[in-house]
Amino acid sequence: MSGLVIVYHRQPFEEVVVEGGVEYREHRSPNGIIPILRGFFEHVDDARWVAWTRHHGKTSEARATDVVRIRGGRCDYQVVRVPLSTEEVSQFYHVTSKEALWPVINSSPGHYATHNTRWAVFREVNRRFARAACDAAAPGAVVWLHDYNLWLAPGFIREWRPDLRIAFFHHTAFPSPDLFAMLPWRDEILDSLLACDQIGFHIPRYARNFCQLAEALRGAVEVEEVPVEPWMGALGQALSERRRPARLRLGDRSIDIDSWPISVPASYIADVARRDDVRDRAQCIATELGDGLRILSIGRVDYVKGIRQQLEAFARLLERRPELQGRVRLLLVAAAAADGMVVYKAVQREIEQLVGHINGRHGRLDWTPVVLSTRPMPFEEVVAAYGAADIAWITPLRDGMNLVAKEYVAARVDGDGILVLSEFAGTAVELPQAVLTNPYSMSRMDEAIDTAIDMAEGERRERMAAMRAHVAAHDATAWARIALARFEGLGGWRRLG
Ligand code: GDG
Repeated sequence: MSGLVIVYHRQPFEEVVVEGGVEYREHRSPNGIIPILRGFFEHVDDARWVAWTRHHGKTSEARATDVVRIRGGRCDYQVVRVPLSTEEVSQFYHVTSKEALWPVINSSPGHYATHNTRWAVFREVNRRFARAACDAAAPGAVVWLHDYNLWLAPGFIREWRPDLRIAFFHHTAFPSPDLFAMLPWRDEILDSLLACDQIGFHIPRYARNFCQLAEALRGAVEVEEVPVEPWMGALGQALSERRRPARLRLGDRSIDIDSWPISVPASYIADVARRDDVRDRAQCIATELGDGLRILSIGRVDYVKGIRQQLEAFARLLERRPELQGRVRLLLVAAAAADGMVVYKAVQREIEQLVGHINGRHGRLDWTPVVLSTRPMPFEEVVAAYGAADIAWITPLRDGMNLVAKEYVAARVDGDGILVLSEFAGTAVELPQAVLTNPYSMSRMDEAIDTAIDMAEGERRERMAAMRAHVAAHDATAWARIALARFEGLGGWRRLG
């Protein structure tokens, strides 16, 4: 039984079969959400992580959970695994989460589809995660759930274990109430979320959207509101807010509402960037991309990452500014989605076709304008690419936060480089010194890339210095520290000395 149970659908390690036996190894990539969450186990005695594991038999046999103990460094924790059949993974994750919930969360109602969804399976999987969390939690423990896939779990946990403190963190955006209302399961989701003691979002706008929804649909009352921290308070952007909700009251229950943006391990990334082998690799990438201007775009293959709009802007750039022909290259790293993500296959095809079109129309024997990589690269290679890029071009249509933008800043130990960033990424409220743009507008996209290309060295270094100072001060460790302080406020768990 543990004082802190983290519930996130993915396991914090990879299962590798070695000589007939299974070995558990750290994920090769030290970046992304998992290493940040795993870091919490350094602060807590006997913590648990609840995740799914694939069960290859029949659905009806996949009921029990199993436990793996992980020891290493300062961590000693157990992973409680909820077995899901291939069919359940598909219906819970690939279809219901990605085809129905994801488009609404990301304000893309045109992609919303429910004909394949199996809400009963989504509910049942959430119920099993909740059961596993309850079984792992000591009396009064904090259960910290992550992301919309687990929206229904808090309701079950509250019903079965009223003694537990339930916290929930959204890694995605949270949409405006009118969009959320599209979901036929909106009441069930909302009631479950309102069973939490604390609900976390990256930025104030998402918290505001949630509170408006809770007020409109359930009569919850916002009883506390505070000014937004100055470092998130820039005005005039798509996601700007001056004040943020801090507490909701619903009947006799009080719910803490929090906005604290996740971040990256900035000093670790800087150390990687300074390594000789990574600098050499950055030099090689720069040489391979040629002497001209090097633009880098990194993101998962997903329509919300705005890759089509970006490629169209790049095609316009080549038409608008013929002097750049032969002198600019776009390195587009768009890691393909896992098998089973039908919805993303079409996006990948579209990207490949557009890249082919641009290269076919503008390319020459000695110059290919777009270099596309759809295979995930080792993290060192990602950091080397950050170092080689004059411009990081990160223009999602919607993004809860966007860690790539912060990683680019953390990796620029030379103090140079320009970040062009969508106003619709949560990161934008923290990094107003980036060249901010609106990916829904062709003219704004064109202006932003022109501004970046034409920016003088002095200005780009000034902007980068400000962004680097921010990311260093508000890194993953700072994010974790805030979470730990919040949990202490909720009570119920013991922190290591
Ligand atoms: C969700 C939310 C929120 C990318 N390509 C490679 C690679 N990556 C790494 C990046 C970065 C991570 O993947 C992507 O993180 P993002 O935050 O940009 O985007 P999502 O995956 O959509 O994450 C998002 C996040 O959760 C955290 O709350 O910011 O809004 O959608 O770390 O570096 N890593 C490696 N090879 C690649 O080719 N090794």
